[in-house]
Amino acid sequence: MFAKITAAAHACPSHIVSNDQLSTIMDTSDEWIFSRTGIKNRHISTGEDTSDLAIKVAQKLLDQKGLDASELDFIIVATITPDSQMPSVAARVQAAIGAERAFAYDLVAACSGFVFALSTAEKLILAGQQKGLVIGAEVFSKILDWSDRSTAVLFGDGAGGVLLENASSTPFVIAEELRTDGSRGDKLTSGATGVHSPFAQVDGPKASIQMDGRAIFDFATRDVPKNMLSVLTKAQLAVEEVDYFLLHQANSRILDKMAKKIGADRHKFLQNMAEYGNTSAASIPILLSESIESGKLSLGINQKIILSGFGGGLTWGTMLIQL
Ligand code: 4VN
Repeated sequence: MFAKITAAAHACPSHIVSNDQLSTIMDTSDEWIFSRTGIKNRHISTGEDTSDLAIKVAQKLLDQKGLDASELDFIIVATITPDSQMPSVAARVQAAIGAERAFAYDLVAACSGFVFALSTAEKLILAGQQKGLVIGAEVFSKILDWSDRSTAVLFGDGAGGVLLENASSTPFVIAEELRTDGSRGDKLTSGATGVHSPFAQVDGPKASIQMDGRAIFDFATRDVPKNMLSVLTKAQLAVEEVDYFLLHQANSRILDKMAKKIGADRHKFLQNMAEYGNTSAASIPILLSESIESGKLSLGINQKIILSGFGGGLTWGTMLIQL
């Protein structure tokens, strides 16, 4: 048996902040932000933490399938903005929904987190696990430097996820390639803690997000198209045979360049960054859930989908899946 996504859901804070609203608290404008990124609005938490959003997603996934939480074998949450290091967000979800049999852990791979987590979950299913939740959840607003207009305007908060089940006679992952290049890790950083003890006082880089925008833009437009083409080559599939591309929603201009580089129809690159901004590990599952709701994607009809995440680490990865 193979893995299958049998439900998708998302949950975002209800408070929406527009570009115009942002321009009242920092020196920026709707025209600057929209023309460079395609972002119009972002949902920003007024108090909900990452686990609150992840728990809502988990509950929706169970409700959709009428599943009891005790039937879950595992819960993986991809996040770089956990409520705490311990307990993990996944452990908080496990307790809140009462998934008494499930093991649960967080996976840290920044904007590639959901793709890395889904890939890992598929291997758990192939090894015999029956049902698990894979969730991407972020409250990015709490790690932003709200005085840095070059990064603060890009991000938003949200969560999305899927229920993965051992339920299919057709393969789920057709081909995949996950990558990391830690030697370029300093181009996109957050959450440094430093070493503080009676024996050492060492400050690391700043805890808020720091990004070399040019370097990350170049990374995304060079390494990710190569990665997607490599996966298509492994699968012996032509670009035209892919039904939709669901990529990390970092920036609409970056998606334009990627589509051009691989020779794909830009209309097949789904996007929702106008409404949510960049929600890091949550962006792909939110897009997946919305695209199923809107009817663009349907579970169980073998649509061929490319999922690609890319970001801090540096990490990037592509999965070619059949829905
Ligand atoms: C992946 C990417 C980005 C990202 C990088 C650069 C960028 C987003 C730089 C040029 C600037 C507009 C914004 Cl590709 C961020 C992450 C983090 O999740 C991951 N925007 N831009 C301009 O002046 O045009």
